[in-house]
Amino acid sequence: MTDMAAALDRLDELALEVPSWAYGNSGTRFKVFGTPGTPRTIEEKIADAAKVNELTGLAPLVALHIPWDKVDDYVALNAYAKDLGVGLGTVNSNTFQDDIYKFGSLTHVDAKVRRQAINHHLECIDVMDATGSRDLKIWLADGTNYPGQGDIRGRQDRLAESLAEIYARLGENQRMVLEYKFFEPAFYHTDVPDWGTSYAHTLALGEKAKVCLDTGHHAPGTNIEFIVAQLLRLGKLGSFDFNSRFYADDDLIVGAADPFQLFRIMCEVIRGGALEPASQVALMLDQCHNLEEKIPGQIRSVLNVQEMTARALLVDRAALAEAQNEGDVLGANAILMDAFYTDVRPALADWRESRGLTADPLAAYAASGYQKKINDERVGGTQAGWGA
Ligand code: LRH
Ligand code: MN
Ligand code: MN
Repeated sequence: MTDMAAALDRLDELALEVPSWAYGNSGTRFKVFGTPGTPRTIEEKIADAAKVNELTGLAPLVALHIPWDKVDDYVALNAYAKDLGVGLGTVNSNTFQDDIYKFGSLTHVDAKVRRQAINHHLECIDVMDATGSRDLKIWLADGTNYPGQGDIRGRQDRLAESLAEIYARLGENQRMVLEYKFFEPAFYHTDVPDWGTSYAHTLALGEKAKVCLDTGHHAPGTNIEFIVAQLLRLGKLGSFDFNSRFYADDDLIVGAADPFQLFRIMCEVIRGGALEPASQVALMLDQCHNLEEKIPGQIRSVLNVQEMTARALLVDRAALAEAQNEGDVLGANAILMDAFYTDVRPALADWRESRGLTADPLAAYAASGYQKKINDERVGGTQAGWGA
């Protein structure tokens, strides 16, 4: 087994990005339950995200979703975030909530609709210019519900054209990540359903375009770590949207449904060099907290990623390679499982204390009085929500 201390030293490289929308109220199509203390503004969402980072040391960036997080002055928003010890990360575009996009956005048959959707993305890049964000994340709700409803091929051609115009506007140090999803809200076909389609488009666009892998966007049983390995091998993995799912795109706490899958993904992340900051793979969460409290939910999430990363760092790579080369099936599997079954929690508590952090972030949050403070303060106004 790899030395625990050496593994934990490498954990310092782990930097996660949390989504602003995780702090707002969200729900299913049946009901959105409100929770006390829910942020009313993006500033309040950032303050909550900063609390998560302060207690865990793991989440230095907050991703924005435009127009949910629209403000007049993004330079000032960035300065506000910096003052709280966090930065603004990926800018997510949104062409899925306006009536005009009923039959598509970047793929739409009507050039006027495509123009509006392209312009929205250009405005997102303006936001990135102001915040210093590196990545524009594009996820499209485009697709059809019935065979024959649309010309699948023509939609791909229009998508390629629209993306090319957006790509051309990217600055030297900016990138575009194209997120795929095999269903929902369209149910017959989506225009970017899988990593292959995202790869084909980003390859045609160039070096600044990469694939975004949302762990909840695959058919049940998909071997996600294989996709991670392949995209890293091809130099095309731009970012993750981490979450977990039991059935569909559940957006539950990462590592909650299947910690072993998260471990396997982190094994490939490490194997592919993507834990190193130079790799420029953004490790983002994309989650919603419908029932549980949002700040503890985010703390739990980042701790889950840290825990499975620590276990993945414990894999004895040299011994594993040897077993693999010798055709030692059970031996190789045992080496991986030994790391997975190691309880790293006491060592992680020590890791935190040695870095001036609290040993138990969830207990520290409960004792901090922060929740009571925001419950008392954040009354009136409109509580921010998924889509607010
Ligand atoms: C789509 C998605 C995409 C959106 C987010 C709110 O299902 O994963 O990343 O931006 O949810
Ligand atoms: Mn996503
Ligand atoms: Mn999703």
